[in-house]
Amino acid sequence: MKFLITGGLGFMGSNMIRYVLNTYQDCSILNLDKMTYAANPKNLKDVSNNSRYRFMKGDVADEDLIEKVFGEFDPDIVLNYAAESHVDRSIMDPKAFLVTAALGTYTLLEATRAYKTPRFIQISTDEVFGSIEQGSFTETSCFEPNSPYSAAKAGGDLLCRAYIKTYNLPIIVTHSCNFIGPYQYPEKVIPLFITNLLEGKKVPLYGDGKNVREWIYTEDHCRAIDALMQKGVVGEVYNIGTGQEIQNIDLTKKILTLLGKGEEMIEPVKDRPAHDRRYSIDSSKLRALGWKSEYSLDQALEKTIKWYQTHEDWWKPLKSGEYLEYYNTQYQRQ
Ligand code: TDX
Repeated sequence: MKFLITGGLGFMGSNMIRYVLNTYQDCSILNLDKMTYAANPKNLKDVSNNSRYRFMKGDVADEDLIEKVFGEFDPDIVLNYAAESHVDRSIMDPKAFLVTAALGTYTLLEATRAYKTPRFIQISTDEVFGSIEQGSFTETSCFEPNSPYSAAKAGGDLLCRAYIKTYNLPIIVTHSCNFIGPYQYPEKVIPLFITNLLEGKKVPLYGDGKNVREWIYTEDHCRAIDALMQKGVVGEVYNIGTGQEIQNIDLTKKILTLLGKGEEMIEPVKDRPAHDRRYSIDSSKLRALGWKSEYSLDQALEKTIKWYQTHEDWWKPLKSGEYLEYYNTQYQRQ
């Protein structure tokens, strides 16, 4: 089985490539990644010499390249992980988000149509639904994106819907809750807070800290995508979640405790503009296929903290240069 995995040098793409290599002995993977700042060849150092794996640098929005990739590699399945993914960066500079998530998805869908690729799985987010005070989003909830990031992702997801309806393409769209796990770029809240604390720095908590997120461990998400590859119905949308919701302040306290730090390390900072109050998704449709998450949030936090504690060589270099410039500008917003 030939997998085209886009954005495979990023956090979730790289976790999935490792998962596919371990799970499918007969697989052949082409990883197509534009190599923007959050892509990191070190994420896949352990598999880079695997004969079933190949890397190509390239942009999913580059029509000529995509045409060539589909013509030559002829994938059996596309797993579209390619996206700029950090909400705060999308507030500062939206264009790159739109190019990859919307135009990039369009370009991949056109190639899927032209080459009659048997399966396309869109990896997307619960953020496209906006914020929900009570209850949970279902697969048919309205899209109400509030950040340039989520609007760009919504654009890609809506194109998937249109290509299902108009051209009958074999697409499955997924909306996931927030990810936790190894190899996540230290700008997202969990790796940022862990690495700041390991460096003896404070953690910048937005607003009143009462925003709620639902968390899934990387491995559980990989297994969910696998379940959809096996049993998902084409043309359908599936939410991927765990039901493990927590306010940011409580999540922060858990991280502080696990690292033996006190609450004086919390630095309340000005809120993110249009900061979604709560995400919560109903994943009963996916569970009906037999999938369930295996890691509790506490287990996921322990494993993730241990990984960052033992992989300083991975994250330390990332927290310098352009990153520091971004980080400082970000917190000078107020
Ligand atoms: O420094 C911070 N302080 C803080 O309080 C950062 C970076 C975040 N936060 C808050 C904002 C959110 O309520 O923590 C929560 C999580 O923030 P992020 O890690 O930036 O994630 P979020 O905004 O929830 O979006 C994420 O989930 C959906 C990912 O970034 C998206 O790529 C994914 O699609």
